[in-house]
Amino acid sequence: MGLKFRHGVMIIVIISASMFSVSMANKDWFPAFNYTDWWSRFGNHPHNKTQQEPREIVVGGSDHWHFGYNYSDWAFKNAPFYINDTLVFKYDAPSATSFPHSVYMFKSYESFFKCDVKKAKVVASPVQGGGEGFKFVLKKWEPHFFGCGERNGFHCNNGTMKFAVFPMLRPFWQWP
Ligand SMILES: *[C@@H]1O[C@H](CO)[C@@H](O)[C@H](O)[C@H]1NC(C)=O
Ligand SMILES: *[C@@H]1O[C@H](CO)[C@@H](O)[C@H](O)[C@H]1NC(C)=O
Ligand SMILES: *[C@@H]1O[C@H](CO)[C@@H](O)[C@H](O)[C@H]1NC(C)=O
Ligand SMILES: *[C@@H]1O[C@H](CO)[C@@H](O)[C@H](O)[C@H]1NC(C)=O
Ligand SMILES: *[C@@H]1O[C@H](CO)[C@@H](O)[C@H](O)[C@H]1NC(C)=O
Ligand SMILES: [Cu+2]
Repeated sequence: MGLKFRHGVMIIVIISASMFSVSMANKDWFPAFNYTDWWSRFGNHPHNKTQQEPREIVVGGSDHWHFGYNYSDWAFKNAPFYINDTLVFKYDAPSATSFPHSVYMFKSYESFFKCDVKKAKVVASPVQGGGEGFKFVLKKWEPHFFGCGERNGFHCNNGTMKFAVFPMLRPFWQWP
């Protein structure tokens, strides 16, 4: 029973994945969205439990969230991201020595591309990135467009403080 069910699910996943790639405005922004890779990582061998646990990922790694770091590149190198993984944005509160940053989520690829912060939703204010950082759980199976909203899009546009992630589904079947 397990076998039949598992393959049925995979077929549905592959079909919806290809539908997504056709409708995607620019799939280059989603290096993580590769179910071939997903299948070869998890499908071909009995995997280990730790790989299934959601991860907590600090955006930018030790660079945290600052002006001028290439976050698209970071997202590319840290892909894939999975549903229920947590992104942690770390940035100091505005002070005499640090510029304010924030986290916005764009509603569409277009506003993300243009860094049109007026069409974005604030998810974290300049004071929310301190301490342990601001945590965002990737709960939905949809593209997420993040950017810094400061200086009317200047940080996002010229400071490369933006990236897109498309969280994938983790394998959810039980191995014998
Ligand atoms: C997806 O991953 C597979 C296996 O790692 C790789 O061969 C293939 O080129 C990748 N496809 C894309 C579109 O990146
Ligand atoms: C499971 O995978 C993790 C991360 O890839 C690795 O650190 C760990 O050693 C693996 N455990 C086993 C039992 O293979
Ligand atoms: C950031 O990195 C991406 C992917 O590696 C690259 O395509 C892009 O040109 C880089 N952007 C800048 C401003 O360097
Ligand atoms: C994500 O976490 C929620 C709450 O813990 C859980 O109900 C849900 O099934 C998880 N989703 C996936 C795809 O793992
Ligand atoms: C910021 O980026 C925009 C669009 O990429 C460009 O037109 C503008 O000249 C840049 N401004 C500065 C100060 O670099
Ligand atoms: Cu910023």
